[in-house]
Amino acid sequence: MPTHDLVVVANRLPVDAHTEPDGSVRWVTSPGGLVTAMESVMRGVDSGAWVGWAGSPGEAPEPFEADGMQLYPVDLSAEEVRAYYEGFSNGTLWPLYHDVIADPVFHRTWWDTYREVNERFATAAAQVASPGATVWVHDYQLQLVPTMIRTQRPDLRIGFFNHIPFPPFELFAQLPKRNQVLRGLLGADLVGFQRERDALNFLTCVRQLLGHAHSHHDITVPGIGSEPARTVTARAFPISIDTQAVSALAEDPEVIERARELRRELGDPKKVVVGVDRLDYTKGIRHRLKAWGELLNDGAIDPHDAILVQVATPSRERVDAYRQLRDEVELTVGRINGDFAPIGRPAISYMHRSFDRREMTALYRAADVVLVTALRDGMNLVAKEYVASRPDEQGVLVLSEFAGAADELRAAILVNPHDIDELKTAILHALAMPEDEQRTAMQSLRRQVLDNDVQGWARSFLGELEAKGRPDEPAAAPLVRLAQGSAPSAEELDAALTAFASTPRILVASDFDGVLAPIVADRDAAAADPQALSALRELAESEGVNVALVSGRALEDLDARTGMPLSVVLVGSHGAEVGALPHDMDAGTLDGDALRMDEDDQRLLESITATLEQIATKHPGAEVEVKPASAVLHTRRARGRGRINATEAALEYARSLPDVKVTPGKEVVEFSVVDSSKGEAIATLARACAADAWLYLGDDVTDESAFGRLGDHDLGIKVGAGDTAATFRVDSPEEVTGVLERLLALRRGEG
Ligand code: ADQ
Repeated sequence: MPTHDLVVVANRLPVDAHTEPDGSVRWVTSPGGLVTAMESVMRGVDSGAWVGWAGSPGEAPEPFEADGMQLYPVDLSAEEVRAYYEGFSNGTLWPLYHDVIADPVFHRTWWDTYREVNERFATAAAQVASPGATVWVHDYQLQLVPTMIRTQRPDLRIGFFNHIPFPPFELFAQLPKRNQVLRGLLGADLVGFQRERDALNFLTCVRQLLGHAHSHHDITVPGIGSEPARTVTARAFPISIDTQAVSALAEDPEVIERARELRRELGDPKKVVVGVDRLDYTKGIRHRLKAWGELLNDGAIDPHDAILVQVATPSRERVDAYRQLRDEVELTVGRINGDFAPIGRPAISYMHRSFDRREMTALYRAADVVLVTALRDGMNLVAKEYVASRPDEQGVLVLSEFAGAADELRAAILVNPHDIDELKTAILHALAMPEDEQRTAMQSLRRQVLDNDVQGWARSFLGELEAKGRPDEPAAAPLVRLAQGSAPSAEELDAALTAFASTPRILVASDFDGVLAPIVADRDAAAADPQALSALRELAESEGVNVALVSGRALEDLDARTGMPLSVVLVGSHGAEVGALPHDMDAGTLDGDALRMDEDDQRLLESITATLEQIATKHPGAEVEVKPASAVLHTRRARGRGRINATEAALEYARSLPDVKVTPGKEVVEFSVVDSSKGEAIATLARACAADAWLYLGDDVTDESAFGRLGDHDLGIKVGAGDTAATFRVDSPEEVTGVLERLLALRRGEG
């Protein structure tokens, strides 16, 4: 699979499927601001990609190219759309993040799906990012993605931008799973918000709920266990529009003519007042209609002189609150028209559909007043589009102070839309504003919008992300010698084994689970292939050969499971425990201190064990395993959500232990009080037996530390699929037995 220097991750891909008359599907780029912004920055990188959902449930289309970007569709089942998108994203987060204008609804199953879908997006992004690439994640649907990507790819630079408001602490604190959401976001190096206030809300939540300190906009996120701390910056990057494109359309003679025509079609009223919104309860459409209806009722507005044009784009029509809103808005419009419309023309012209950019720009040019009365809005691009559409410097913007745009567009008539009287006064003021006053205000608004376009927004975000420097541990990028699925031929492996077998002093080392013993659901039932064990025993008896078994299991367990003679060295707990050494190995070479526990280590281990046991008690089915130098929380048998919650609790606890090496794995979290790895263990053993070359067989991530240390004459064999630093690959433990038997034969000169 090709990889990319810049990867955008957003819920939706920037394309829509259009079905042709012959039934074939064509992809058309959706002309949103984000796409335009990205196009401009993607031109500056060698290769850009976009990961997102293509918009219809079911199997995702194959990756394809559009506008110089490679698009990677992520699939969502119909059930996932319901739980992740309509549910947790738009039924829980959206209302909560917009000041609970509607009641947030929460279901635990929605959360489970949200996590699963976020994981899918993260994996898709991690797979297509080049080493050291930049990944930019967008919006509230994907808040867990930054940390999920970081776990898979610590070499990447990760940015996150929240397009909607971030709520104050008192509201955010109501969100079930609030800490997980914050921790998800803190996987990013840079978290961007629309307004300064959103960034401050986020900083407060992080301090109050996670206890992380911040200085100005920089948060210090402690590492898990002995991982180093990271700095995450959270600040405002107000989004904008493609000002140039809108200006060009607004100057187009056909668009100007269309604006005149629109006014004629509306009956040539003296004043045209316009509202353009997605049909969403956050946009304050009900408040606007109420104010307009009252102004007509009061006689303050004559319906022969002024008309309200309300364009409402269909939105999220399967979510209850949105269906109700549509009914209510349409009922109100009907009632006002019934009460006040002159014969042959409405008092409110209402359209529930989308229009193309040209028609929208013509409408803005035809509008004497635009009403943006959002009760809460991240930014609101309609306000900026209106301003960019008025090179004639005429027109009045009435703007809610609850829209992000109000921070920049100070020359608008700013209103509190909850105050219907104030809103009515603002509308009358706008309708009566003299031309010179309109010009002064519009000039000031235009300076803001012309100087700050969406391309500048994207450049400043990515510039700051870049300036934060490389992630703390570039060396942590996994070394890949064999990519997923690739492997040298069986002949090449045999040639390498032959050369290895003829080396005077060799060390043969192997992992246990997944290599000598097939993986089984019950780890207590794992058993090695007797033939493999017998080949190892015989190798250990051969002249010039040392054999070691290196496992994450406790030493005692490994010993009981393999029954190896004293000539075989056993290394347990990922290198933290070493068994008796045979006479031909030099015990002095072993770094005793690193592997031995002192009293402090022992006390620390006891306190960790006690805490993990408390966690296990609260989540029935979770278990604690105690090894000589580490304690492990196993969550595989925990019931239901306990599995995730217990892991969460363990990781939270891990942050308070800077001297402990914490290794989260699949349904296990291991806390080691002695820092060791299989890689270190192998290197030490190779020195202790003065081996000229060594062979290591392993199957999982912990074995990569050994493969990462392979020298020119050493052999690394990975068992199973996946990217690896090993030089050879076999498919299964049965093949491992074959390799060991072949090596034995070669060493005996029987090859
Ligand atoms: P939205 O809530 O979708 O976006 P907004 O910023 O107003 O809100 O953008 C709407 C866009 O849709 C505008 O470009 C507008 O012109 C267009 N549009 C609306 N109705 C239309 C119609 N009937 N036909 C054609 N086009 C129509 C979220 C946040 C915002 C934030 C943006 C960008 O809620 O606060 O400004 O993301 O970050």
